Amino acid sequence: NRRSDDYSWTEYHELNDTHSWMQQLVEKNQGIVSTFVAGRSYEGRELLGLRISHSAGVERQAIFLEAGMHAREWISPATATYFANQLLSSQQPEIQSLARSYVWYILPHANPDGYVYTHSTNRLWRKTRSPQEKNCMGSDPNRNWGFHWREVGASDEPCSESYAGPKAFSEPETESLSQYLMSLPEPVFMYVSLHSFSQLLLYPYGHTSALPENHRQLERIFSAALGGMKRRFGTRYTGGSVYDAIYPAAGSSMDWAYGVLKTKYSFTYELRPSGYSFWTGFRLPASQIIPTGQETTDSLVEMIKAAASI
Ligand code: ING
Ligand code: ZN
Repeated sequence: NRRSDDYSWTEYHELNDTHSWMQQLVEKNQGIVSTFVAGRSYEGRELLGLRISHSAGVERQAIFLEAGMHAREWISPATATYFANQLLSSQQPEIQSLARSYVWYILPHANPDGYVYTHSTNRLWRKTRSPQEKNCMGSDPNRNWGFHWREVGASDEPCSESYAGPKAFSEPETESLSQYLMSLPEPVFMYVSLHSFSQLLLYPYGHTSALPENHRQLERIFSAALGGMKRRFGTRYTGGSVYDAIYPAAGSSMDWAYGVLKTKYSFTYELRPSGYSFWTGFRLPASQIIPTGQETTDSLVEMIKAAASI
């Protein structure tokens, strides 16, 4: 294992390196950073995350940042750790103030087995790694959540990339993460899920073309977040509701957070690159981790400010 001093955003890291980096952050930021374990994966790995909380004892709301749900989307965990590092070390007063105003939960690897498998065996693996029928492996963890489960845009075919699983929360990863979310002491003000790719910002729902009750608020926050994304390098995002902007897709963590956890500001980013090339889309060069982290941090700052001012 590397020492955390070597941890950087100029390369993609293996799971264990990021897990040790998180443990080092706890030691370096005592009383502010702790780790949390939101359950275990099918193969027994911890769903290890960072909890960042200044001024313990003061009542605040939580913001939950989930990444790495899909194994091959390597820019997602890299951006989550970049953002966590900004919360802890940025000199920008705006970021320092946000860091202090919320309790932060950052889970870089929501699908650790899949991520390890993309390093060892198949770079383009998406799903979890639990054995299923027909000798196929894994369910799509972003179709496995218990909110309008498998209604649309999810497969009942175990070998499919969007297999919803044999039942809602069949996967230990989604089951335990959902339990953990329900058990948090703070109300979850915002839930953000990081995926790639296509440069989109998405909000609920995926199971219907009907828009959520607060869609006007979501649209305002969406516009602010797109402005933040564009500010530094001119990076253009589009998006809208999942159903309208990409495809029908029921059973995502974002829709569950909105519909069941009752987190009214629930979003999914599809990070860089833009375009449609399956071959290059998941292989974003490591030289783009830092610019992606910078612009996504700018976007998240605007997103949270907009939501907080509603
Ligand atoms: N895209 C997402 C997927 O799970 C998505 C799109 C986001 C669907 C939010 C539902 C809810 O298919 C990728 N690239 O994973
Ligand atoms: Zn994804």
